[in-house]
Amino acid sequence: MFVDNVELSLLSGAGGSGSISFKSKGTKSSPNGGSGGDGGSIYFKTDKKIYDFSSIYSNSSFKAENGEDAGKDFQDGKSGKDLFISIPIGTSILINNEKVAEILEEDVSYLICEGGKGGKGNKELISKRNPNPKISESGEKRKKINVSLQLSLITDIAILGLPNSGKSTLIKTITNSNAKTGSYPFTTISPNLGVFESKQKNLLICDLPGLIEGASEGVGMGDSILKHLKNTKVLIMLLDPSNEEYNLEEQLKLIESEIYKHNKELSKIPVIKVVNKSDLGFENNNYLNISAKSSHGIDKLIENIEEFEFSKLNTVNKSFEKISLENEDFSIKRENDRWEITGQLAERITNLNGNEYDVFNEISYRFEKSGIPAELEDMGINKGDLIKLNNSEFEYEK
Ligand SMILES: Nc1nc2c(ncn2[C@@H]2O[C@H](COP(=O)(O)OP(=O)(O)OP(=O)(O)O)[C@@H](O)[C@H]2O)c(=O)[nH]1
Ligand SMILES: [Mg+2]
Repeated sequence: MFVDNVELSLLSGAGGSGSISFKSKGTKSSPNGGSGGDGGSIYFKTDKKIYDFSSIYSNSSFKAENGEDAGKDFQDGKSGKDLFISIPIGTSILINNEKVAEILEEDVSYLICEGGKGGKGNKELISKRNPNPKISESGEKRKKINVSLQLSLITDIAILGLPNSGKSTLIKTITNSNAKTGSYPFTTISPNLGVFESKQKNLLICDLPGLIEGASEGVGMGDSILKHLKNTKVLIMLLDPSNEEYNLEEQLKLIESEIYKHNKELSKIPVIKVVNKSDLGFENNNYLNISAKSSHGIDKLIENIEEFEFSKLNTVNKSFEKISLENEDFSIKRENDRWEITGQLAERITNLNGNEYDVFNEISYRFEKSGIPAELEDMGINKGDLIKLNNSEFEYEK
Protein backbone atom coordinates (compact mmCIF):
# COMPACT_ATOMS: atom_id res chain seq x y z
CA MET A 1 0.00 0.00 0.00
CA PHE A 2 1.30 3.44 -0.95
CA VAL A 3 0.85 5.97 1.90
CA ASP A 4 1.49 9.64 1.16
CA ASN A 5 -0.26 11.18 4.14
CA VAL A 6 0.11 10.44 7.86
CA GLU A 7 -0.76 12.02 11.16
CA LEU A 8 1.74 11.45 13.94
CA SER A 9 1.74 12.19 17.61
CA LEU A 10 5.21 12.86 19.00
CA LEU A 11 6.30 12.96 22.61
CA SER A 12 9.82 13.97 23.55
CA GLY A 13 11.53 12.69 26.69
CA ALA A 14 11.35 14.59 29.97
CA GLY A 15 14.53 15.86 31.57
CA GLY A 16 15.69 14.11 34.73
CA SER A 17 15.80 16.10 37.95
CA GLY A 18 18.93 17.40 39.58
CA SER A 19 19.72 16.34 43.12
CA ILE A 20 20.62 18.10 46.34
CA SER A 21 23.37 16.52 48.34
CA PHE A 22 26.46 17.54 50.26
CA LYS A 23 29.87 16.15 50.88
CA SER A 24 31.03 16.81 54.41
CA LYS A 25 34.61 17.26 55.36
CA GLY A 26 35.11 17.98 59.01
CA THR A 27 32.82 20.88 59.86
CA LYS A 28 32.56 22.00 56.23
CA SER A 29 30.13 20.66 53.68
CA SER A 30 30.06 21.34 49.95
CA PRO A 31 27.27 20.69 47.41
CA ASN A 32 27.77 17.59 45.27
CA GLY A 33 24.30 16.81 43.86
CA GLY A 34 24.48 15.71 40.20
CA SER A 35 22.37 17.02 37.34
CA GLY A 36 19.52 15.22 35.56
CA GLY A 37 19.97 13.83 32.05
CA ASP A 38 18.36 15.55 29.08
CA GLY A 39 15.24 13.95 27.67
CA GLY A 40 15.51 12.42 24.18
CA SER A 41 14.48 14.54 21.20
CA ILE A 42 12.61 13.42 18.10
CA TYR A 43 14.04 14.05 14.65
CA PHE A 44 12.85 13.41 11.12
CA LYS A 45 15.58 11.97 8.96
CA THR A 46 15.39 11.61 5.20
CA ASP A 47 16.11 8.20 3.75
CA LYS A 48 16.43 8.02 -0.01
CA LYS A 49 15.58 4.32 0.03
CA ILE A 50 11.99 4.94 1.09
CA TYR A 51 9.30 6.43 -1.11
CA ASP A 52 6.30 6.75 1.15
CA PHE A 53 5.13 6.55 4.77
CA SER A 54 4.13 2.89 4.83
CA SER A 55 6.93 2.12 7.28
CA ILE A 56 5.55 4.54 9.91
CA TYR A 57 1.87 4.38 9.09
CA SER A 58 0.92 1.61 11.49
CA ASN A 59 2.83 3.11 14.41
CA SER A 60 1.62 6.65 14.56
CA SER A 61 2.72 7.63 18.03
CA PHE A 62 6.38 8.03 18.89
CA LYS A 63 7.98 8.59 22.29
CA ALA A 64 11.59 9.42 23.00
CA GLU A 65 13.22 8.23 26.23
CA ASN A 66 13.21 10.27 29.41
CA GLY A 67 16.44 11.49 30.94
CA GLU A 68 17.37 9.88 34.26
CA ASP A 69 17.28 11.69 37.59
CA ALA A 70 20.62 12.54 39.12
CA GLY A 71 22.12 10.85 42.15
CA LYS A 72 24.25 12.01 45.04
CA ASP A 73 28.01 12.40 44.94
CA PHE A 74 28.33 14.09 41.55
CA GLN A 75 26.31 11.39 39.83
CA ASP A 76 24.63 12.88 36.74
CA GLY A 77 21.56 11.19 35.28
CA LYS A 78 21.89 9.50 31.87
CA SER A 79 20.37 11.32 28.90
CA GLY A 80 17.41 9.74 27.12
CA LYS A 81 18.07 8.39 23.62
CA ASP A 82 17.01 10.56 20.69
CA LEU A 83 14.55 9.05 18.25
CA PHE A 84 15.00 9.31 14.49
CA ILE A 85 11.98 8.75 12.26
CA SER A 86 12.80 7.92 8.64
CA ILE A 87 10.87 9.86 6.04
CA PRO A 88 11.08 10.04 2.26
CA ILE A 89 12.60 13.08 0.54
CA GLY A 90 9.78 15.38 -0.55
CA THR A 91 7.99 15.31 2.80
CA SER A 92 6.15 18.41 3.98
CA ILE A 93 5.60 18.84 7.70
CA LEU A 94 2.40 20.53 8.84
CA ILE A 95 1.47 21.65 12.32
CA ASN A 96 -2.10 22.86 12.88
CA ASN A 97 -2.57 22.78 9.10
CA GLU A 98 0.32 25.17 8.60
CA LYS A 99 3.31 24.02 6.58
CA VAL A 100 6.43 24.51 8.68
CA ALA A 101 8.97 22.73 6.51
CA GLU A 102 9.43 20.85 3.28
CA ILE A 103 12.38 18.55 3.22
CA LEU A 104 14.03 18.10 -0.16
CA GLU A 105 17.59 17.19 0.76
CA GLU A 106 19.16 13.76 1.17
CA ASP A 107 20.47 12.63 4.54
CA VAL A 108 19.26 15.51 6.66
CA SER A 109 17.88 15.36 10.17
CA TYR A 110 15.32 17.86 11.28
CA LEU A 111 14.61 18.43 14.95
CA ILE A 112 10.85 18.40 15.43
CA CYS A 113 10.25 17.79 19.13
CA GLU A 114 12.98 18.78 21.54
CA GLY A 115 13.59 16.77 24.69
CA GLY A 116 13.21 18.44 28.08
CA LYS A 117 16.46 19.77 29.54
CA GLY A 118 17.80 17.97 32.55
CA GLY A 119 17.60 19.91 35.84
CA LYS A 120 20.78 21.18 37.44
CA GLY A 121 21.88 19.66 40.73
CA ASN A 122 23.10 21.83 43.59
CA LYS A 123 26.71 21.30 42.50
CA GLU A 124 26.02 23.04 39.19
CA LEU A 125 24.04 25.80 40.89
CA ILE A 126 27.00 27.04 42.94
CA SER A 127 27.56 30.73 42.28
CA LYS A 128 29.09 33.76 43.95
CA ARG A 129 25.59 34.76 44.92
CA ASN A 130 24.84 31.38 46.41
CA PRO A 131 28.01 29.39 47.18
CA ASN A 132 26.20 26.70 49.11
CA PRO A 133 22.88 26.08 47.33
CA LYS A 134 20.28 23.89 48.99
CA ILE A 135 18.22 23.75 45.84
CA SER A 136 18.09 21.85 42.57
CA GLU A 137 16.09 22.10 39.35
CA SER A 138 13.41 19.68 38.23
CA GLY A 139 13.81 18.33 34.72
CA GLU A 140 11.71 19.92 32.00
CA LYS A 141 8.50 18.14 31.09
CA ARG A 142 7.94 16.09 27.94
CA LYS A 143 6.75 18.05 24.94
CA LYS A 144 3.89 16.79 22.86
CA ILE A 145 3.28 17.75 19.29
CA ASN A 146 0.91 16.49 16.61
CA VAL A 147 2.14 16.74 13.05
CA SER A 148 0.86 15.73 9.64
CA LEU A 149 3.24 14.62 6.96
CA GLN A 150 2.41 14.96 3.30
CA LEU A 151 4.50 13.63 0.48
CA SER A 152 5.19 15.03 -2.92
CA LEU A 153 7.20 12.34 -4.67
CA ILE A 154 10.62 13.24 -6.05
CA THR A 155 10.82 11.47 -9.40
CA ASP A 156 12.66 11.80 -12.70
CA ILE A 157 9.67 11.06 -14.92
CA ALA A 158 5.93 11.08 -14.31
CA ILE A 159 3.50 9.43 -16.73
CA LEU A 160 0.26 11.34 -17.15
CA GLY A 161 -2.81 10.55 -19.20
CA LEU A 162 -6.53 9.96 -19.14
CA PRO A 163 -7.85 6.77 -17.52
CA ASN A 164 -7.13 3.61 -19.49
CA SER A 165 -4.52 5.18 -21.77
CA GLY A 166 -2.00 2.49 -20.82
CA LYS A 167 0.16 4.32 -18.25
CA SER A 168 0.56 1.31 -15.99
CA THR A 169 1.22 -0.97 -18.94
CA LEU A 170 3.99 1.43 -20.00
CA ILE A 171 5.69 1.57 -16.59
CA LYS A 172 5.62 -2.23 -16.49
CA THR A 173 7.20 -2.41 -19.93
CA ILE A 174 10.08 -0.03 -19.22
CA THR A 175 10.77 -0.58 -15.51
CA ASN A 176 10.78 -3.26 -12.83
CA SER A 177 7.34 -2.13 -11.58
CA ASN A 178 4.58 -4.68 -11.17
CA ALA A 179 1.78 -2.13 -11.45
CA LYS A 180 -1.72 -3.50 -11.90
CA THR A 181 -3.32 -2.88 -15.30
CA GLY A 182 -6.94 -3.34 -16.32
CA SER A 183 -9.28 -2.78 -19.21
CA TYR A 184 -11.38 -0.41 -17.11
CA PRO A 185 -10.73 3.18 -16.00
CA PHE A 186 -9.25 4.01 -12.56
CA THR A 187 -7.34 0.78 -12.20
CA THR A 188 -4.59 2.82 -10.61
CA ILE A 189 -5.61 4.67 -7.45
CA SER A 190 -2.22 5.59 -6.05
CA PRO A 191 1.17 6.17 -7.69
CA ASN A 192 3.22 3.19 -8.90
CA LEU A 193 6.98 3.58 -8.91
CA GLY A 194 9.55 1.83 -11.03
CA VAL A 195 13.23 2.20 -11.79
CA PHE A 196 14.49 2.50 -15.33
CA GLU A 197 18.18 1.79 -15.79
CA SER A 198 19.17 4.49 -18.25
CA LYS A 199 22.68 4.98 -19.62
CA GLN A 200 23.07 8.02 -17.32
CA LYS A 201 21.69 6.77 -14.04
CA ASN A 202 18.80 4.88 -12.56
CA LEU A 203 15.70 6.95 -13.23
CA LEU A 204 12.72 6.85 -10.92
CA ILE A 205 9.50 6.75 -12.95
CA CYS A 206 6.05 7.24 -11.56
CA ASP A 207 2.75 6.08 -13.04
CA LEU A 208 -0.13 8.17 -11.71
CA PRO A 209 -3.89 7.59 -11.60
CA GLY A 210 -5.85 8.75 -14.68
CA LEU A 211 -6.54 12.47 -15.00
CA ILE A 212 -10.06 13.65 -15.71
CA GLU A 213 -11.66 17.01 -16.39
CA GLY A 214 -11.83 19.08 -13.21
CA ALA A 215 -8.80 17.38 -11.60
CA SER A 216 -7.37 20.79 -10.70
CA GLU A 217 -10.53 21.43 -8.69
CA GLY A 218 -10.15 18.10 -6.96
CA VAL A 219 -12.38 15.95 -9.21
CA GLY A 220 -11.43 12.27 -9.26
CA MET A 221 -8.04 11.78 -7.64
CA GLY A 222 -7.07 15.28 -8.79
CA ASP A 223 -5.07 16.44 -5.80
CA SER A 224 -3.36 13.17 -5.17
CA ILE A 225 -2.07 13.17 -8.77
CA LEU A 226 -1.19 16.82 -9.19
CA LYS A 227 0.68 17.29 -5.93
CA HIS A 228 3.39 14.91 -7.11
CA LEU A 229 4.24 16.85 -10.26
CA LYS A 230 6.18 19.76 -8.76
CA ASN A 231 9.03 17.43 -7.84
CA THR A 232 9.34 15.63 -11.17
CA LYS A 233 11.81 16.49 -13.93
CA VAL A 234 10.14 15.25 -17.13
CA LEU A 235 6.52 14.47 -17.99
CA ILE A 236 5.34 11.80 -20.40
CA MET A 237 1.87 12.66 -21.64
CA LEU A 238 0.39 9.39 -22.82
CA LEU A 239 -2.45 9.74 -25.32
CA ASP A 240 -4.96 7.04 -26.20
CA PRO A 241 -6.23 6.85 -29.79
CA SER A 242 -8.90 4.33 -28.79
CA ASN A 243 -10.58 6.84 -26.44
CA GLU A 244 -14.05 7.44 -27.87
CA GLU A 245 -14.78 10.58 -25.90
CA TYR A 246 -11.68 12.70 -26.50
CA ASN A 247 -9.46 12.78 -29.59
CA LEU A 248 -5.69 13.13 -29.18
CA GLU A 249 -5.62 16.94 -29.27
CA GLU A 250 -8.47 17.13 -26.76
CA GLN A 251 -6.66 14.74 -24.42
CA LEU A 252 -3.53 16.83 -24.63
CA LYS A 253 -5.46 20.02 -23.99
CA LEU A 254 -7.25 18.47 -21.03
CA ILE A 255 -4.02 17.27 -19.43
CA GLU A 256 -2.23 20.58 -20.00
CA SER A 257 -5.10 22.69 -18.81
CA GLU A 258 -5.61 20.68 -15.59
CA ILE A 259 -1.97 20.61 -14.57
CA TYR A 260 -1.24 24.23 -15.42
CA LYS A 261 -4.42 25.40 -13.70
CA HIS A 262 -3.22 23.53 -10.61
CA ASN A 263 0.18 25.27 -10.77
CA LYS A 264 1.32 27.31 -13.74
CA GLU A 265 4.97 26.69 -12.85
CA LEU A 266 4.42 23.12 -14.02
CA SER A 267 4.50 24.39 -17.61
CA LYS A 268 8.28 24.67 -17.20
CA ILE A 269 8.65 20.89 -17.01
CA PRO A 270 9.73 19.37 -20.33
CA VAL A 271 7.18 17.05 -21.91
CA ILE A 272 7.38 14.00 -24.16
CA LYS A 273 4.09 13.53 -26.02
CA VAL A 274 3.41 9.92 -26.84
CA VAL A 275 0.53 8.10 -28.54
CA ASN A 276 0.02 4.57 -27.24
CA LYS A 277 -1.68 1.48 -28.68
CA SER A 278 -0.02 1.68 -32.11
CA ASP A 279 -0.68 -2.06 -32.42
CA LEU A 280 -4.33 -1.20 -32.99
CA GLY A 281 -3.39 0.65 -36.18
CA PHE A 282 -3.83 4.24 -34.98
CA GLU A 283 -0.44 5.79 -35.78
CA ASN A 284 -0.32 9.60 -35.86
CA ASN A 285 2.64 11.35 -37.47
CA ASN A 286 2.53 14.37 -35.17
CA TYR A 287 3.61 12.32 -32.17
CA LEU A 288 5.87 9.54 -31.08
CA ASN A 289 3.91 6.30 -31.55
CA ILE A 290 4.39 3.34 -29.26
CA SER A 291 2.63 0.23 -28.10
CA ALA A 292 3.19 -0.30 -24.41
CA LYS A 293 1.69 -3.74 -24.90
CA SER A 294 3.78 -5.05 -27.83
CA SER A 295 6.81 -2.81 -27.09
CA HIS A 296 6.69 -1.30 -30.55
CA GLY A 297 8.39 2.14 -30.52
CA ILE A 298 9.71 1.69 -26.97
CA ASP A 299 13.33 1.98 -28.20
CA LYS A 300 12.49 5.34 -29.73
CA LEU A 301 10.85 6.49 -26.49
CA ILE A 302 13.95 5.48 -24.57
CA GLU A 303 16.11 7.47 -27.02
CA ASN A 304 13.89 10.47 -26.29
CA ILE A 305 14.28 9.96 -22.58
CA GLU A 306 18.07 9.63 -22.85
CA GLU A 307 18.26 13.03 -24.55
CA PHE A 308 17.52 14.77 -21.26
CA GLU A 309 20.43 15.28 -18.92
CA PHE A 310 18.63 14.34 -15.75
CA SER A 311 21.40 15.31 -13.38
CA LYS A 312 21.17 18.89 -14.67
CA LEU A 313 17.39 19.18 -14.70
CA ASN A 314 15.66 20.88 -11.80
CA THR A 315 12.16 20.46 -10.49
CA VAL A 316 9.86 23.48 -10.31
CA ASN A 317 9.54 23.21 -6.55
CA LYS A 318 11.22 26.07 -4.76
CA SER A 319 13.06 25.26 -1.60
CA PHE A 320 11.03 26.11 1.43
CA GLU A 321 12.13 28.42 4.23
CA LYS A 322 12.02 26.49 7.47
CA ILE A 323 10.09 28.16 10.21
CA SER A 324 11.68 27.67 13.60
CA LEU A 325 9.63 25.76 16.11
CA GLU A 326 10.67 27.83 19.14
CA ASN A 327 8.02 27.81 21.81
CA GLU A 328 6.54 31.08 22.85
CA ASP A 329 8.66 32.14 25.84
CA PHE A 330 5.92 33.38 28.12
CA SER A 331 2.46 34.86 28.09
CA ILE A 332 0.84 37.27 30.50
CA LYS A 333 -2.78 37.31 31.56
CA ARG A 334 -4.02 40.27 33.60
CA GLU A 335 -7.03 40.43 35.90
CA ASN A 336 -7.11 43.82 37.68
CA ASP A 337 -4.09 43.76 40.01
CA ARG A 338 -3.37 40.06 39.45
CA TRP A 339 -0.90 39.03 36.78
CA GLU A 340 -0.59 35.42 35.70
CA ILE A 341 2.49 34.41 33.77
CA THR A 342 2.77 31.05 32.06
CA GLY A 343 4.92 29.46 29.36
CA GLN A 344 8.32 27.85 29.05
CA LEU A 345 10.29 30.74 30.50
CA ALA A 346 7.99 30.86 33.52
CA GLU A 347 8.59 27.13 34.00
CA ARG A 348 12.34 27.57 33.75
CA ILE A 349 12.25 30.23 36.45
CA THR A 350 10.19 28.24 38.91
CA ASN A 351 11.25 24.61 38.39
CA LEU A 352 13.13 24.50 41.67
CA ASN A 353 13.11 22.14 44.64
CA GLY A 354 14.64 22.37 48.08
CA ASN A 355 14.98 24.80 50.92
CA GLU A 356 12.03 27.21 50.75
CA TYR A 357 14.06 30.32 51.45
CA ASP A 358 16.71 29.50 48.83
CA VAL A 359 14.05 28.56 46.31
CA PHE A 360 12.30 31.87 46.76
CA ASN A 361 15.54 33.86 46.44
CA GLU A 362 16.50 32.00 43.29
CA ILE A 363 13.06 32.54 41.73
CA SER A 364 13.24 36.28 42.51
CA TYR A 365 16.71 36.50 41.01
CA ARG A 366 15.75 34.63 37.81
CA PHE A 367 12.54 36.61 37.49
CA GLU A 368 14.35 39.96 37.74
CA LYS A 369 16.94 38.89 35.19
CA SER A 370 14.29 37.75 32.70
CA GLY A 371 12.47 39.97 30.21
CA ILE A 372 9.22 39.59 32.15
CA PRO A 373 9.43 42.65 34.48
CA ALA A 374 10.06 45.02 31.55
CA GLU A 375 7.03 43.63 29.79
CA LEU A 376 4.93 43.98 32.95
CA GLU A 377 6.08 47.59 33.37
CA ASP A 378 5.06 48.32 29.78
CA MET A 379 1.66 46.88 30.54
CA GLY A 380 1.28 49.14 33.58
CA ILE A 381 1.96 46.94 36.61
CA ASN A 382 1.98 48.67 40.03
CA LYS A 383 4.01 48.00 43.14
CA GLY A 384 2.14 45.56 45.37
CA ASP A 385 0.27 43.84 42.52
CA LEU A 386 0.12 40.07 42.81
CA ILE A 387 2.21 37.98 40.44
CA LYS A 388 1.43 34.36 39.79
CA LEU A 389 4.36 32.71 38.06
CA ASN A 390 3.36 29.09 37.45
CA ASN A 391 2.82 27.83 40.99
CA SER A 392 4.60 30.63 42.85
CA GLU A 393 2.88 33.76 44.01
CA PHE A 394 4.51 36.96 45.21
CA GLU A 395 3.98 40.70 45.34
CA TYR A 396 5.58 42.88 42.74
CA GLU A 397 8.32 45.21 43.96
CA LYS A 398 9.98 47.70 41.68
N1 LIG B 1 -3.96 -2.81 -27.63
C1 LIG B 1 -3.31 -2.21 -26.66
N2 LIG B 1 -3.86 -2.16 -25.45
C2 LIG B 1 -3.16 -1.54 -24.48
C3 LIG B 1 -1.90 -0.97 -24.70
N3 LIG B 1 -1.47 -0.44 -23.53
C4 LIG B 1 -2.44 -0.66 -22.61
N4 LIG B 1 -3.45 -1.34 -23.18
C5 LIG B 1 -4.67 -1.79 -22.56
O1 LIG B 1 -5.41 -0.67 -22.09
C6 LIG B 1 -6.08 -0.99 -20.87
C7 LIG B 1 -5.67 0.00 -19.82
O2 LIG B 1 -4.31 -0.18 -19.52
P1 LIG B 1 -3.65 0.36 -18.16
O3 LIG B 1 -2.19 0.21 -18.33
O4 LIG B 1 -4.29 -0.26 -17.01
O5 LIG B 1 -4.10 1.86 -18.31
P2 LIG B 1 -3.90 3.06 -17.27
O6 LIG B 1 -3.66 4.28 -18.08
O7 LIG B 1 -2.89 2.69 -16.27
O8 LIG B 1 -5.35 3.13 -16.65
P3 LIG B 1 -5.82 3.78 -15.24
O9 LIG B 1 -4.86 3.33 -14.19
O10 LIG B 1 -7.16 3.24 -15.03
O11 LIG B 1 -5.80 5.25 -15.46
C8 LIG B 1 -5.68 -2.41 -20.52
O12 LIG B 1 -6.69 -3.29 -20.96
C9 LIG B 1 -4.40 -2.61 -21.30
O13 LIG B 1 -4.18 -3.97 -21.65
C10 LIG B 1 -1.35 -1.07 -26.00
O14 LIG B 1 -0.25 -0.60 -26.29
N5 LIG B 1 -2.10 -1.68 -26.92
MG1 LIG C 1 -3.02 2.59 -14.26
